[in-house]
Amino acid sequence: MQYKTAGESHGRGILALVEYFPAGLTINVDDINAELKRRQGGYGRGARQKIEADTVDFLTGVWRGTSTGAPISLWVKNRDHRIDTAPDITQPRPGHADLAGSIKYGIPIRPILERASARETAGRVAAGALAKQVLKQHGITAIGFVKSIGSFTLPDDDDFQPEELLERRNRSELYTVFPEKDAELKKLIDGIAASGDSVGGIIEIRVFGVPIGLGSHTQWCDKLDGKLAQAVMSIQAIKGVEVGLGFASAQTLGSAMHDPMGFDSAFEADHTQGFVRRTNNAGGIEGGISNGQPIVLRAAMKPIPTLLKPLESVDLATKLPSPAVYERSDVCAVPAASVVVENVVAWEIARELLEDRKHIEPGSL
Ligand code: EPS
Repeated sequence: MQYKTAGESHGRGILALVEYFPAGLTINVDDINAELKRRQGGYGRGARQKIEADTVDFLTGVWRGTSTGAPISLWVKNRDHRIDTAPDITQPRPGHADLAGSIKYGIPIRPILERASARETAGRVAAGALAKQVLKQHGITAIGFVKSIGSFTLPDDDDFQPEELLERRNRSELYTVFPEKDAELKKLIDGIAASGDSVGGIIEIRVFGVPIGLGSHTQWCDKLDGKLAQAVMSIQAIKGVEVGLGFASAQTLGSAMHDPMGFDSAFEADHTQGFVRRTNNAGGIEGGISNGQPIVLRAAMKPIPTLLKPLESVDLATKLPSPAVYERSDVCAVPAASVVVENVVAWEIARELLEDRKHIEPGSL
């Protein structure tokens, strides 16, 4: 299973082309649209989300509501599609693809920013939400939430079970698992907006129900953590990815880092299940292979580079100093990005599940 996206922020829409999706699956379009709606939400979003009402159209690959095994084309239409009349820009925004993209491709900034825009993530969410329908069949759930915004850190959430995580997150306008902190966070975002600035944050994804054996130790490019990191790092504005204890593992001794093993004898007949751990510092992946524990991954999102109070830049037409251009944008897109990371991770897990179970043979241990 593989996918690519196409489309510009103010073009006719965003497309995802999904190939090798299994045939015969009844597609729940409402579930995909619910994820697209969640991606548009979260406190701190800009005016664009009031214009758009993202839903998916299946152009190919689905017959009478069921996948056919043929390539599936997903289309999320843009209501704001003024790309051909939108003014060009000559003052690149520090932190955006504007400067490097324009120089590399030898074209103006406008088409660069149109494709680099995080609106492209509507296509990734549509593809990921489709992949979640495969995960659901296997009892696998991916839950993403906002862990912190700027320097505002939320309380410890380690003990929340999947149902509690979901219920709490679905009550929070910031997609955190502490809805009781929403008012404080909204005040923080309002203050940042008033000062013409933007803010980033940390996102956490937990995937429950992943079997032992996704990914491989045998080749660098087959390692599950490596694949997840590439997929997540490629999301707009993500500057860091960690699995399990991540960066903190560097300051932890081996005896405290690694997760001691036990065996639950109820699983005696099945050689691939029943291995239990008291801790999950590995984040569910050891040697590039899922180990049966929940997969835990965090992503660090930088603040959106489009600033109401623009930074110093250079006018590409004159080479003279000029403030960077300001175009309508978000102040805080961390909640929206948590939906993107969740669906991107879901895609990777579903792909691995469909393609890489060849080493799991009950009784072969
Ligand atoms: C986005 C749509 C965009 C931006 C944002 C994400 O809409 P517009 O440019 O028309 O306001 O709000 O894009 C960026 C943050 C960016 O840097 O390009 C969306 O639908 O997610």
